[in-house]
Amino acid sequence: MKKTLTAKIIESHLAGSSADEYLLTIDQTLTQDATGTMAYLEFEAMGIDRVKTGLSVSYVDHNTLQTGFENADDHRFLQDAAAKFGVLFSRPGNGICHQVHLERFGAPGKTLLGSDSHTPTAGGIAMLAIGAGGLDVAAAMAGMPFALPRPKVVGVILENSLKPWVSAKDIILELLRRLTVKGGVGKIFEYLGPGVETLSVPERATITNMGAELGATTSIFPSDERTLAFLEAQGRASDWVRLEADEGAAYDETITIDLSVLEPLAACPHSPDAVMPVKDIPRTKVDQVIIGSCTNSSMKDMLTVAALLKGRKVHPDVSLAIAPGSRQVLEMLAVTGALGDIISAGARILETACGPCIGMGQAPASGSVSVRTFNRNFKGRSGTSDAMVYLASPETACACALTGVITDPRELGAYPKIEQPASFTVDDSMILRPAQDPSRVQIRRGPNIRPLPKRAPMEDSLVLKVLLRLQDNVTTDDIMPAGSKILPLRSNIEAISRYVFSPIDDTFSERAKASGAGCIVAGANYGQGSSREHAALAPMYLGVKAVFARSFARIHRSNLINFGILPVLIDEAGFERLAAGATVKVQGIHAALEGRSPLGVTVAETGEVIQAHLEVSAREAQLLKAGGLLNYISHSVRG
Ligand code: MIC
Ligand code: SF4
Repeated sequence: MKKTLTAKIIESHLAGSSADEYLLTIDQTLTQDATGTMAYLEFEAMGIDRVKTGLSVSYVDHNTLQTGFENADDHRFLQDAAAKFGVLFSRPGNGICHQVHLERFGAPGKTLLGSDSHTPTAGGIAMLAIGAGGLDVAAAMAGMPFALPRPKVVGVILENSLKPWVSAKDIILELLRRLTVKGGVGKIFEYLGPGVETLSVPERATITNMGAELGATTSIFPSDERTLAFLEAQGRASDWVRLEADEGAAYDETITIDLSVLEPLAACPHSPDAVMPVKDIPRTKVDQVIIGSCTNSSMKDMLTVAALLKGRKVHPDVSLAIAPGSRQVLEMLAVTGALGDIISAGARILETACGPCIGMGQAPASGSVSVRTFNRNFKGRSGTSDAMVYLASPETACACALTGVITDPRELGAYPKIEQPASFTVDDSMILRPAQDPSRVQIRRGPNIRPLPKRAPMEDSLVLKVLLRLQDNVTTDDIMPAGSKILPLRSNIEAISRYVFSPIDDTFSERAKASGAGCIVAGANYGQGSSREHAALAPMYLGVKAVFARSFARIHRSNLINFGILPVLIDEAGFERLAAGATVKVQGIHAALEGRSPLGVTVAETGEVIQAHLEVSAREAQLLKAGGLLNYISHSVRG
């Protein structure tokens, strides 16, 4: 039988399967600091001494502002935990996890599980790379297989090649335009066709990175000569294997994109799928441009930016900030002189980190327009709730920075000739090796590192207050915002829980605690966006026991289950009946989890019966009954 590339990697990593899930062995894991502290606390709680994966890396890239002691406490904890548990530690300043992982560790045909939703970036180098909550990554580090809901595989056929000024970002923006932020849920996007060989690994990685915005499980490119060239340039040719789908393999769906007809595109405020051709966007004044993030911060992107800025000056009304994705990129920009061109144009150079992408600095002015090469422009994520954030390619971003208005880059004239380096400067001295003797490592915990909260085993019936009723596409940034004030509290659930739903209703946390037991009602695609398990853990801490939604985003749904919150599916009628402030009675939870009878859900005030379903696998039902994955693991260990 002819196989897709996805099927080949799944088969070679299959540790078991059920009707709805594959159990996959995980070769590599990655964590970043904003999700990593919880992941290592969880790993520690599992009582395992050393990671069982082939390679695990702990990156520090999100929380690098250090406006107080909290970030630095976290970094020190992570460094000690890595040394003790057998994990490589990528120091702050070494770069954004996805960019560094691609450069230094990504290997075709392997599996990667990362506690960050943009882990699929490594799909650009033909890994099956999946984002998950920290607890799932901790379990993978403990040697447990990862349960992947059986995905549909979509073949994305790329035809022809891109015209000058059109870039990889425009390909993924085109998919977002066609499919929306819900269009990829439950799907893996596999790229094929003659257009594939026209794209280098960093360009492929831009596409697989932002496939996360489709809600996709992951995205993947084949491993070919371009992959070999990238690995050779990184001094890692020995990691290369050729890997591609069999000719004529069958896909659940196919989509064709003719690269030659694509134009520069941009996602307009406030959603990555609000995509328009740049030429059709009214000539809006631009106040800020930022180039960077795990989507567009490679050497290829930065050399393009340097070439476009060379000999020109940033418009006087625009603040242009640039964050190269890794130390390797920054160092090479410095050595080649390209950094001089960027600085001379008037750009502000930022640390090689996530920075403004997650609201850590560079918040735009009130009501201003910011054009960014990032992957998410949810309202308020920039740190300014009324800012208008557009997402576009580095080419478009440069055009806007130079002209001061939203500008199609084709207006800049001839596309410059940009030479890519044949080899990269390889220096892994900022990646620390684990301790030889772990027993000598004492993990230092500053006051910001607090113990994990626990949940009791699942009740059989619940009486819940509807705390909040929301529409479609609620993001994890709505549920558990980040930014420079809140992100430093990631290791302290009690402190961070005060901010749950704060952008929507800042009385939420108080009301939730006062209710004793509450629930949330929402439309479709609840919990889209990041992998942060804090969006489940902090509500759990506040007494949220269930979310009633039309549908759920994959990672957030798993996080809810991992922390013992019931993900209950409702229909339109149920959504209408579950009003904010109502009391909901949920009965027969254990029987429903065991598949013996449907879940009983009624509105206490009116007696109305709500059609509600718990569509969970047998494994998930067990986790929920135990009150979450950590309880389940400790019960299984105790027998
Ligand atoms: C994001 O882009 O939203 C983040 C910050 O990288 C998150 C992880 C987190 O919240 O720590 C993600 O994408 O998973
Ligand atoms: Fe960091 Fe932004 Fe990428 Fe998230 S999307 S990993 S915050 S650069």
